Amino acid sequence: MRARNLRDYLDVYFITDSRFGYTHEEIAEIVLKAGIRVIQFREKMMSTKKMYEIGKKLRKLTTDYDALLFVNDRIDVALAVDADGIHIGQDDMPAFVAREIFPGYIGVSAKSVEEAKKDEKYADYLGVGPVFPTKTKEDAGKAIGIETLKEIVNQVSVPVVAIGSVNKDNALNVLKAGVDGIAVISAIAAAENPYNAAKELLEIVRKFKKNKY
Ligand code: TZP
Ligand code: MG
Repeated sequence: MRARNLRDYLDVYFITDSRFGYTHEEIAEIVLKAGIRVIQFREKMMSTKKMYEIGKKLRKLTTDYDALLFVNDRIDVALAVDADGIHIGQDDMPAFVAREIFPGYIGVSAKSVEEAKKDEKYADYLGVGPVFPTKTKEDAGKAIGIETLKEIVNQVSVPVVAIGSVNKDNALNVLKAGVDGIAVISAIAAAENPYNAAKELLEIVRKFKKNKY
């Protein structure tokens, strides 16, 4: 179902990653408690069965906190756990096909104006980056920088979340590019206190948006 206003949820879009000392469910619960309202379940190394089981737990948690659940790459898992959305990259199921087979929100990764324009017709939001070099995703490619981010934001009408080493020190500059939210992994998952890190990022984004409108 795509009934809600997605832009309202995107402020800080948290992507789970189990390589930072917390399970997907543990880190998800921490950030939900801090007030984050979009969780993406991202896991590249797990059996489908295990992904299904964790996905079900994340579904329950996100529902309890009135948050949205997205599943990365795996449309089958998203359907099986009744996720609100999927997030697909340029090498995943083509966005126009995903739109035909998946009823929920669709997010698509884009790193250039060309990719963004090609997929915005089928996307409810775009994840744009990596804005800065990141160690979290090995094949993330070259950082695109703030200028390209700005160019993409100006050329599309769907919401954009910026990704790739976005953190509390650079978040304001990223927001000034006109994005609707920031998508993060390590700024929260690798923080000494992920709860506080999530709160701090939310406060930066919400303060910025409040002054802007
Ligand atoms: N896609 C582009 S960069 C990236 C993904 C999944 C990794 C983001 O992680 P971090 O730790 O916020 O740089
Ligand atoms: Mg992918």
